[in-house]
Amino acid sequence: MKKATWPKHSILVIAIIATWLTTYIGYITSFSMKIDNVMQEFILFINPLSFLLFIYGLALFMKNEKRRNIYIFSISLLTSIVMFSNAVFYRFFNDFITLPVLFQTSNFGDLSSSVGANIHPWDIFFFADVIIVALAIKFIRVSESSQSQRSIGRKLYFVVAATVLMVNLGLSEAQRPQLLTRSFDRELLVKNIGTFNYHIYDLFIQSKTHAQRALADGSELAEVANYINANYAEPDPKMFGIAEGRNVIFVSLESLQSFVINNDMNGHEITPFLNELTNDPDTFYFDNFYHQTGLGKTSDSEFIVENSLYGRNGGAVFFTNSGNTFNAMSEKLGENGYFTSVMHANNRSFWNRDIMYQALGIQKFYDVESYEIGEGQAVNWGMKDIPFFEQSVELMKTMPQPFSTRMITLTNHHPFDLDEEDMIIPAYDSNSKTLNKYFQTARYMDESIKIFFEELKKSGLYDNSIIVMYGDHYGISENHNKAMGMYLDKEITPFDNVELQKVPMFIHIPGNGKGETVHELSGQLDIRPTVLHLLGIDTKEDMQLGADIFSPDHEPFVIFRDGRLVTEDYIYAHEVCYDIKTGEPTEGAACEPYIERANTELGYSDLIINGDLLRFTDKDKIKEQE
Ligand code: GP9
Ligand code: MN
Repeated sequence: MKKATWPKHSILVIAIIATWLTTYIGYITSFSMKIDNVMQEFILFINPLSFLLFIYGLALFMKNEKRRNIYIFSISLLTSIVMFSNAVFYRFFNDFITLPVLFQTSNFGDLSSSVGANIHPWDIFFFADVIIVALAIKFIRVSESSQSQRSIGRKLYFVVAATVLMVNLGLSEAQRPQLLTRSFDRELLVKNIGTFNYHIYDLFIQSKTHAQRALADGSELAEVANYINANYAEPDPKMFGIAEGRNVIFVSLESLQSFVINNDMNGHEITPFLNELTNDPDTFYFDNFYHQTGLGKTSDSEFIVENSLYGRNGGAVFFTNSGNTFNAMSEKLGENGYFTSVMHANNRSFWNRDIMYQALGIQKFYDVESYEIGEGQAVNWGMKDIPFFEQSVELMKTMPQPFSTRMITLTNHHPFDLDEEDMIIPAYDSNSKTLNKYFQTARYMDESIKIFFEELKKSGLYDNSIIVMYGDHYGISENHNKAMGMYLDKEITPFDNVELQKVPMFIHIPGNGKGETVHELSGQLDIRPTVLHLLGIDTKEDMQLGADIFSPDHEPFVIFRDGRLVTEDYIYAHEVCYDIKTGEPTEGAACEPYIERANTELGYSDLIINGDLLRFTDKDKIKEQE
């Protein structure tokens, strides 16, 4: 066939369109991504484009036609390989490839054997663009353009590429605020910024982590260990081991804040079952307890409970440091004969849980695939809490005992949507739709916990278990201060915003009979040592920053990830030191020593995580390296 003469950049244009469409068709045929609305569909459609414009666009700098064509061909091949590999990986793990997973070879040793089984003949379609590009190169002859045309065209081209990227990011940000800073889910990232941009983002995050890790050599440990030893709180012998050998069930209460406990909304009790529990003889209820999470929200709370360390300042530690060595509570319980798991009816890659749970030594993740979501059993983010608890108890019956599990609830999650039939109380009436609905979903959560307790009793597991329940983080942000002020009947100041970070914490020990309301000032970092001591497990050697709340040595001091803090006398927030009794600003000097201490402690936590310092203390790892 004779070559026809086409405009100069025809091959480039053909390549971009071919790869774009191949990628998009690949998305919809090989990945089961949940698309909720037309805008998401549109974002999915345009999201490969910006990257392709940039990467293929580099060809515009190549004067030699042959070299240019080789480059274009290589890019089409490379992008196809990326999509194809992700598709195969997805069939196996229901997730997209992230760098650490490629290095965690031990975790998917059985992958290689099943790679073959996960390749389909029609995967050849991922290479359709490569074939099109090859044909175009072979059969199309292009004309040459002048030097000046070239540079003007090039500039314009990259302006268009940058605009496409901005539009893409803008639309994504509108769909998912803080998508990049919070980086919650690979699926969300791919859905919004596209596979290729996602891989670049992943590379950036992982290399940042690697650089910090490479600089650490373990010598930093001594100083941190000194600090931790000095703050160790000896367990109260009357409490140590009182729940030895029992199953331990953690319940993460989504977005539940303490202000709803023992409170009502227009005469409607919000959490009647939990209120009853606060007076139950088998329950220790902590009414001066704070969440300590940052941007990583639920995942931060999980990290804190597992490790008694702080999350990271920017982004979620579940994403940035899933390759670290930890000595998590789950791992420790596993070493003490427990079967460890997490139960959460959401997709396994959310918050990078599937990867991070391996680092935390969690033996089994009952994710959405373990649940049967029947007609009308899903709302808002996914499975409703009541069927979730019912099915979870069934699953618990099959677990080897003693077990430790963390159940992560979901219904009381922003934007707090509920089906009419689940609304037990009416909505509140303020300028904040969010707060108005929050009371209803909180009421629903209370109902679900009541049912959970009943089911647990029926299952026979109740008597030999302890149940630890805590609010994971705030549900109502500072954006709703006005409505919150109306509900609490006062103007909300930064001081009140700190107090509003209180979340309920319950330790329910069936048959104990000595329960009480504990007023000790404490926070999520204290959960791990407190619970381990109740189970009779020593924590003296652990690199943890929290302390056993029942210990007489427990220090009443709570530090937030963003540097705010609470002591028995002061609250420090946004550079103002407040007197805790009056809520009024006081002498800044009064807070100074605490601020310094908070900086030291947050700094040590960051040092441990960024330097991956626990790899230098992990006995198994040290043995491996010898
Ligand atoms: C998602 C759930 C909610 O699986 O844990 O996460 P959040 O948005 O609360 O961090
Ligand atoms: Mn949450």
